[in-house]
Amino acid sequence: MGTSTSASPSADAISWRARRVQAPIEVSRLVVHSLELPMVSSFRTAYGTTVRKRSILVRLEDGEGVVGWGEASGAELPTYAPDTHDSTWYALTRLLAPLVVGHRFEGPAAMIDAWKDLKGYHWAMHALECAAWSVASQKLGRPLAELWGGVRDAIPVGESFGIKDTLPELLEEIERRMEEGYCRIKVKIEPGWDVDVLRAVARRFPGVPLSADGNCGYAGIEGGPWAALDELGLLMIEQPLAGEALCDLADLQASLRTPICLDESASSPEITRAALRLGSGRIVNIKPARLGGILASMQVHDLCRQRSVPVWCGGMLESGIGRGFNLALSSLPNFTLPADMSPAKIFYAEDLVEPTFDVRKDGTIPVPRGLGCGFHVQEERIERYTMARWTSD
Ligand code: OSB
Ligand code: MG
Repeated sequence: MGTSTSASPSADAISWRARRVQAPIEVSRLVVHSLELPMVSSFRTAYGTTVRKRSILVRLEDGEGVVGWGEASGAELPTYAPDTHDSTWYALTRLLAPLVVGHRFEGPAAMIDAWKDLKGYHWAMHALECAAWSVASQKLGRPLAELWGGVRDAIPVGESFGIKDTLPELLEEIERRMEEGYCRIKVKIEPGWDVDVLRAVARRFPGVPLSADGNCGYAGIEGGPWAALDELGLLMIEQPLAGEALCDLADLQASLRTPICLDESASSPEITRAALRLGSGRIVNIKPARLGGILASMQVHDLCRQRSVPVWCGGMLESGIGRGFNLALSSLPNFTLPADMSPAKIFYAEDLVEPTFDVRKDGTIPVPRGLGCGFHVQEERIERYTMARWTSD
């Protein structure tokens, strides 16, 4: 069963089945685009503020004329993860393209096996794997959610609210999203912007599931706001300590009623398995780019499901292209908590797909039924935002 880390094939059903999807992919050409997307609002986390968003898109051209797109929405600096926009560009053009261009694969799983010995560069691997899934979906005439074994056609979503200069600013933005229907509030925290802020949000929006995301911004257990946070009845506290701090996270989790959710810590299926065994958290945020692709994400989905650990889909401010894959992934059975999936219009002047998606009054986004990434990719817009391009021939 390939590289799966799960003990039994039956509990591993989702990734096991996806690995067996057959759809011949002949990679005749790859084009890698580096885009700069104008932002309409900035996004601040414990890592800093994003005001300028570059993203990488991969265009996979198949020998039969089918085109698949994948997105790597990375960061400028290696703060959240080791990958950056530039390292992703390097990996796609210098490491991965030579392994796939001119080759024929039986399906997406066979293609990613071409780089199974390489470490790191998860964003690049994810984008290229997505492009292959997009081709497979089109060749088989089946939407990804269906191909992957999805069980729901709408995904409940919440917004991830960045750190603001003032509390009223935050409350005002949350107010707007609540009116639009969003069904969960996630507030980015850092030392100095945590307990008081969350208490105010909980008081103002009682009954709405509320979580906090520390993005590794606290130095350790000592002196942290943990006991006060634990009083607030939060849905979860996401990644309060460093990604590698699995032992400290386990100690902290043991002292809290609130579940800890692993984001930065869950960097591979094996590390996630180790973290769960240690008790470093009780919920996992699955971001397919962080894990290095869709099949790796499915392995994490399966191993969490086997342990009754709920998962949900996080985001990296993707355009509609990347979000399309995230929405299909979120339809899998163990994605039982609301996703970070705000529509592209929250951050960008224009989405790269049309029609784009929106949150409905009931707080959900429909899982796209279209082939490929699920939405119509607007190539003319991609051209307009492309700052650099690499072509395999
Ligand atoms: O921790 O979830 C995070 C964005 C960049 C880096 C880390 C994170 C985020 C988000 C984005 O929260 C949420 C989204 O894509 O809507
Ligand atoms: Mg997070």
